[in-house]
Amino acid sequence: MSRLVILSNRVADLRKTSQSGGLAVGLADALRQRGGVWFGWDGETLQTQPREATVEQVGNVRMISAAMTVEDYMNYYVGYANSVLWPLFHYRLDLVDFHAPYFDAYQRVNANFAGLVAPYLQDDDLIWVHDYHFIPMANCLRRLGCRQRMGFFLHIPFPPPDLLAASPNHRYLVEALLDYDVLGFQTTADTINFRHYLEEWGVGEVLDERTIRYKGRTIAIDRYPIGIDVETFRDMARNAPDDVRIDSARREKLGRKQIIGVDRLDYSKGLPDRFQAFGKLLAQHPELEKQVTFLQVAPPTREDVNAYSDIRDELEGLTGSINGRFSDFNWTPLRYIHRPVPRETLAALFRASHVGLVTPLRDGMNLVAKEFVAAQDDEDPGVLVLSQFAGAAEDMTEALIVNPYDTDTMAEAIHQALMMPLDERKARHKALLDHILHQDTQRWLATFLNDLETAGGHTNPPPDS
Ligand code: ADQ
Repeated sequence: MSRLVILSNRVADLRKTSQSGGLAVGLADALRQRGGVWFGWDGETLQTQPREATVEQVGNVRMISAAMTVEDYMNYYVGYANSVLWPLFHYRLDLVDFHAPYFDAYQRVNANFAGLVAPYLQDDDLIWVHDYHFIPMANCLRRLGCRQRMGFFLHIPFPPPDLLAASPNHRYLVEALLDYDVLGFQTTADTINFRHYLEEWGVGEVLDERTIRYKGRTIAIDRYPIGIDVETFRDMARNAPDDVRIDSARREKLGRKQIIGVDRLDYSKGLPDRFQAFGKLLAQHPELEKQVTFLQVAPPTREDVNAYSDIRDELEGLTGSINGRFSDFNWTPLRYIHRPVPRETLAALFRASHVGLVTPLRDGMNLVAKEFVAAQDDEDPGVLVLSQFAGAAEDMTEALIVNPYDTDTMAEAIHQALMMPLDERKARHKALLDHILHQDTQRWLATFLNDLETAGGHTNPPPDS
């Protein structure tokens, strides 16, 4: 079996058994099982670019990481990755900042990182690159003479051609993707958007739904919906820490139901619209007074990007106005936690909740939707309210599907979820659970790696350099 080499912007700490984020857990499991290499940024910034990476052996995994300069952090990470690609791929052209030095830094950092990892690569390695930070990585490695099979998985949505075309670098990005042997997306909609781009802009030739011909090479594309390790999450949810247990017992005594949302504090997650929908629910259903609380966990991320501090201010304002209008001395309807919470606590909080709100304005997949379902008690499950714009909605059709921009209808869907009879809750939950068990992390890894192992790779002629 070929050695697996994973390249992603950040590397996870393999010594911790509990990682935050399904991706880190999934990749860490895959690497622990088959051994291999994980390369990425170590999270540090320096005044000058280091000439060598740091190598550390953890069990059968070789962790290779490197710092970047402060300037590259600002122009590549805060700049091109998170002020151009992230908003662009999440349909937020209003937030995109096309600033030429950002693009230069994006190319430079990818080339630097390729140069740092290349000496550690072996001829028959399987190279798997992750996400929008590293789109040009295959191109950079090929320029250094690397001939290995290379696959790429995009964790975020792939936008429709017209939207992508707003970027001055759209053709560069798509051609860079075609330097891989296998291209993986989260949903069928994403693969369709990618093929439409190729057809509309006359790049390569779409041979069939899963095969592209480009400059004499064959590239396989498909959807590989990411999943979670369902059993591990279920076990975590069943073993609630004492503080969660005590909190739930108190609520139960008061006959109060809990609604929960858990998201990184990101504008793509639709949090202000969700808060407004909750406010409308309370206004339209006064009988819910003291009967329901909404717990929103939203840890900070990417605070160096302006759009993120704006959304924080907006949420703090909304929390104040909703609580100011509806609270009583013994009832705070909205509890908003702007801190990370241990995964064990999150899992137990999901299980203790009657409704899970996963209402992003746009999301590649959304693992929280799957975690909420996994955590439920089969005999008395909570209800998932899911945005039609989350990749998860393509398959999780038994959730209550909502349009997250339409806060009136969302308020009614939350009400329907709170009132749903047990039989219906059980039927919906069973279907959703079957689905996430079928599409779990193992299947995601196995299908992608199998396609990469059998891809054109060595038989493909090298791309132009
Ligand atoms: P994210 O945008 O980060 O991921 P998501 O898929 O929901 O979104 O994953 C977030 C993970 O972080 C979940 O496992 C969640 O439990 C965890 N998390 C959230 N808040 C936390 C907190 N306060 N403390 C600890 N953990 C917390 C990107 C894409 C998604 C795609 C994933 C995986 O944007 O669309 O599903 O990658 O491909």
